[in-house]
Amino acid sequence: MSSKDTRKRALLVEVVFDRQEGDHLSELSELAFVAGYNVVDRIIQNLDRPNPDYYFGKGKAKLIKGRVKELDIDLVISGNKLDSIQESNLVKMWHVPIVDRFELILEIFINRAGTQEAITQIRLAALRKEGGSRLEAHRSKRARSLLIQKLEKKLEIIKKTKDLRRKRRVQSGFDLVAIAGYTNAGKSTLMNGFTEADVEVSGRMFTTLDTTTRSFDADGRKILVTDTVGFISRLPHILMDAFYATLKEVTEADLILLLIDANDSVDNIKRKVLASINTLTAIKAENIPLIPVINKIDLAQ
Ligand SMILES: Nc1nc2c(ncn2[C@@H]2O[C@H](COP(=O)(O)OP(=O)(O)OP(=O)(O)O)[C@@H](O)[C@H]2O)c(=O)[nH]1
Ligand SMILES: [Mg+2]
Repeated sequence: MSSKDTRKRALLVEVVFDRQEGDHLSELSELAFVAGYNVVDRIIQNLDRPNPDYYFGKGKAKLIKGRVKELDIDLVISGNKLDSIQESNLVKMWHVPIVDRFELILEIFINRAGTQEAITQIRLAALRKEGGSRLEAHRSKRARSLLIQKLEKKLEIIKKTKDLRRKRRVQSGFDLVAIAGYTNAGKSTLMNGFTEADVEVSGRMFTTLDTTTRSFDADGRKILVTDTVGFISRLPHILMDAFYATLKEVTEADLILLLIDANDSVDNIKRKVLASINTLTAIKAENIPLIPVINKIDLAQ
């Protein structure tokens, strides 16, 4: 980006409790970039447990305050979930808004969602967030609950239509294959390789937010391949619920191809496979036959 960058200037902060864990901040940084922020600096603190008042140690929180001023920061992005007291104490100290990982993922989904289904699901997730989402804070509690009811009904109708379509496909003798895996693993690239779907591919996270299904003839066998939304570690549960309908294609598949990016470090491969398995278990797809597909082997050292 040029020096005329008009994107908001963000400072990333995270408390790390397990020093062995992978580099979360690089993923948070990528999420922040995709959400449209200019990441100016990153600060990590190792702690055994969060400080009840500030989450960070008080000294570190003050140091962050200094960086916010010095670097002319517009907002702080927190890799940890803060409770309302911690957040309010920190906002008072830092004088800038704080966005957590949940809000960040929500913002990406809101900016990128294409179909009515995805848009409705994301709006529901924002409305249902415990303690309210920043994006829906302008509405009264009653207005929020009415809107939730309205959106739930809308989603129900979309789901019924989709279910019907899916059933018809199965009845007509197709086997369903779902391409699943961590975001950016190369799912859409494989989809385009199997079919002529021409799904958008990019090196950024969460390029695909809607499923695409295409037929594919495997030596005379009729197959339907579905490209799906990517998984991510520590996906907020409420977003998992929101994306359940999208991931339903996976729960009804006869076979799951689980893409693994061979270009990642061993630690990241472990973290991402674990996140994928956890997500598959959460959506009750753990008993479906699964083939791990090691992708990007041309890049593997
Ligand atoms: N070198 C190399 N790059 C690949 C391969 N497969 C995919 N890519 C690249 O990896 C990046 C991500 O590919 P996508 O197909 O968009 O990945 P995705 O899993 O659909 O990602 P999301 O939809 O964002 O979750 C793109 O830049 C692709 O060009 C491969 O086999 N080799
Ligand atoms: Mg994709």
